[in-house]
Amino acid sequence: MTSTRTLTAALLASVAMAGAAFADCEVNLRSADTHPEGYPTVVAVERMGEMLTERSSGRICVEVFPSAQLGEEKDTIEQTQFGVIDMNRVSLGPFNNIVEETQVVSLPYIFRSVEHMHDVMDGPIGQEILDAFEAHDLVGLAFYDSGSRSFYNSEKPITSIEDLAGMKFRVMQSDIFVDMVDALGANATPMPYGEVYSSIQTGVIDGAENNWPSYDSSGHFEVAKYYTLDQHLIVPEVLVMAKSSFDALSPEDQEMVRQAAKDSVPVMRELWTEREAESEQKVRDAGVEIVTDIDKTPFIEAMVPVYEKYVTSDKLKDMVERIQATE
Ligand code: GTR
Repeated sequence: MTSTRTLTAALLASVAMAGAAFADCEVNLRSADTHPEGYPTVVAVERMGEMLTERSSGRICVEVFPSAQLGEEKDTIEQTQFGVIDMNRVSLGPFNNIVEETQVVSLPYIFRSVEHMHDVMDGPIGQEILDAFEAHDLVGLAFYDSGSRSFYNSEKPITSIEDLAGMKFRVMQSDIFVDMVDALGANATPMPYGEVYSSIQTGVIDGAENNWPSYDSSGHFEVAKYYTLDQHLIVPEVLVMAKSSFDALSPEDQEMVRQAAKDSVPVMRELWTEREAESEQKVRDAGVEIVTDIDKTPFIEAMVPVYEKYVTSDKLKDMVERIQATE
């Protein structure tokens, strides 16, 4: 009893202190994240906030709300567009139906490797995509890493494209991913991240797809023990800000926000690399069956109709060509 009470008191005191610290700031930017405390994206935005607070002599703070406390990604995106939430760290996937330019870098197998993705996103194409958010009441600040996404399920090891036939997979809420799964001969169910664990557990779906750290931190590996490294997606993540919150800042403070976001990228990449290795080790130790030796060629070939459906405008065609030409 005593220890619980002491613990609760300590917890309340630390929450009050954190609240007080943020209350002291002239501008407190509330930032959403679906991932829990300690996940690389959450830590990177916290570090960005620390840089901002230091550089503004304590005037500007960033308060991160992890674990989907402010809602699932699709809802937090809307709330950020309305300025209810100031900042949001999300995958580019749920932006596909809103910001057309994000579709190109969400196409399956568009990037040859994570290094290729970095080269593209750190260059002029990345900047064009960040700029495209402005037309949708948002300011694109920076891209973060998300490794590569692969399928996992509760039923059987997937060793070839044929094994996917008729299986049901959850995808992020984006039409591209629904078509991607359909093109592979399986069935897609778009649903919020927070519903995936119980949906696998109750058999509503057979599995989902994600990177090592998400497979680990979501606990999905506990209910879907077969993971096949087909690496169909390398979708970057993005840190955006509500345009109304950004516009309320002075030009100097706006620049400070942009710079702190940029400076958080190398921090994030380092945390990501460490976390990928840790998560892989953790799920391997938990006895997950991992298929690494998979022929990706049929997967890549199956994506032709998806490219045909989405890469229709000259603008997107040109972007795809430039990405493919990026060394
Ligand atoms: C994760 C990503 C999250 C979220 C999640 C999902 O890899 O970091 O932002 O999009 O996937 O599948 O919903």
